[in-house]
Amino acid sequence: MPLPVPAVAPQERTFEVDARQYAYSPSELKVNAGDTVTIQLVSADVVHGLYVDGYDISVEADPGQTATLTFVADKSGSFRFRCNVTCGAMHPFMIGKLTVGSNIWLYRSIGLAMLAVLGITLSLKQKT
Ligand SMILES: [Cu+2]
Repeated sequence: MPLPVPAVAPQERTFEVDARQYAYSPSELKVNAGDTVTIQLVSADVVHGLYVDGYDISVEADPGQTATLTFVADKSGSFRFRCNVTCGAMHPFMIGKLTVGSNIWLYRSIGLAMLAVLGITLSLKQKT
């Protein structure tokens, strides 16, 4: 008998994203809310950056180098990521997309955490 575990539990996801003038490969990343996401940005030509809108985080990779960005995808939705280093004429078009799917498990755990906090608050109030 399989245990009634949630369909999607937070995972650790690692993506190797290749950056070159003027594109990312892959340019679309999909994760679930609550996942710990590691992006290994590899620059194939000049210095490139990767800035994630909405999360306000970024990383920069020197030519031929790999730079690592790790974060928890705690906001669901679609976020654009783009190069934040001026790398040439077509630089403004160097964009990609991060999709963070909603995760029922996460909402459930947030809900439980809030109930727990509420319960503690109420019991503290009753004691005073
Ligand atoms: Cu650029």
